[in-house]
Amino acid sequence: MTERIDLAKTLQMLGQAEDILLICHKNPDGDTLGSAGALQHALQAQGKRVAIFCSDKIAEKYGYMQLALYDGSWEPGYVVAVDVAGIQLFGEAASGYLKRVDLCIDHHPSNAGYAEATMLEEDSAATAEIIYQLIGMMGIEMTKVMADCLYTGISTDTGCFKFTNTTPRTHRIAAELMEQGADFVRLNEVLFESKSQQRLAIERIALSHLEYHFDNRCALMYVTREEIERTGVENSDLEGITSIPRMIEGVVVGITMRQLESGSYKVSVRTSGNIDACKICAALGGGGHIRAAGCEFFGNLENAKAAVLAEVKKQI
Ligand SMILES: [Mn+2]
Repeated sequence: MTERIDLAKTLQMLGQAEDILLICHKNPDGDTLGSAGALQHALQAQGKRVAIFCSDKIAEKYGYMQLALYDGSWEPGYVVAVDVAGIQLFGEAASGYLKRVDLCIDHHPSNAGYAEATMLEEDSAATAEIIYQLIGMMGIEMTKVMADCLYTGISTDTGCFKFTNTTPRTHRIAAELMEQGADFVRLNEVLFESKSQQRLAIERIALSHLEYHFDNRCALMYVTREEIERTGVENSDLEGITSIPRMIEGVVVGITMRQLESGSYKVSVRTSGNIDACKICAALGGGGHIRAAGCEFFGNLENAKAAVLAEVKKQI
C-alpha cells in the first residue's frame, strides 16, 4: 500500500534524496519527458546527481529538453516515477530499476499505487502542472529550459489546450511559463505543426482505405503491418493518426485499425457527442475513456471490422 503524500512532503523527500533516477513511461510523450526534464534541471540546480531512464527511444524533436539520460555508471539511490500510472507502463528495459520505486509523481486517476509514496493530483491536466508547483516551492530560478519542458508537458497532454482536462489553472500556469521564457511559438511548431514524411506516407495509405458506415456517422480506416513497414513510420508517430477519422464533418465515431507485429489488429475508437467509446471497446475486451478507447483483435481484418461495427451500431 502506497503512502499518499502532498507537495510539501514530496519536496522534503526529494530534498533528502541523493543520486536520483527519474523514470518515464514507455512510448514516452511530452508530459512524461517534460516533467522528468524540468525536475532533472531543478534537482541539478540544487547540486544533486540526477538522470533519466526511459525504456523506449526518445524522439529527436525533444532535443531542446537537454535530458541527462542515465548511462549506468552509478547506482541510483532514489527512484522517482514521473507520469507513470502503473508498473506495466515502465517497459521491460526498466525492470532492473523497479525493485523499489521510492516516489511516484502523477496525475492519472487510474494510478495503481505501486510506489512507496505517491504524489497524485488527479485534477492536474498534466504531471507538468505538479512539477511546476514543486519547482516554485523549491525557491530556485525557473530557467528557460525548465519552462520549455513544462510547457511541452502541459500543451501535449491537453492537445494544445483543447481537451476537456484543460482548466483555468492550466492556462494560468502556461501564461506564467510564457513569462518565464517558454518558446511557445517554436514549441507549438515542433509539437503540433510538423509531421515526418513517414507519418504523411502512412496517413495517405490509411486514407486510401477510408470507408463510411451508418449514414456517414461512422468513419473507419486501417493500415496493415506490411504498409506500416513499407513507410518506415515509428510507433510513436503512428499513435496520432487515430484522431483523423473523427475529424470528418458529421462523423461521431472514428475508428482506426492498425495491424501489430503479432498479426492482430489494434483498434482505436474516438467519439464525439454522447457516444461512449469505452462502451464500444469494453464489449470487445478493451477499455478507455468516454471519447477515446481501444481494444485488440486476433482475427483477420474483415472479422475484426464486422465485430467493431456491430458494437458501434448498438451505440450510434
Ligand atoms: Mn501525463
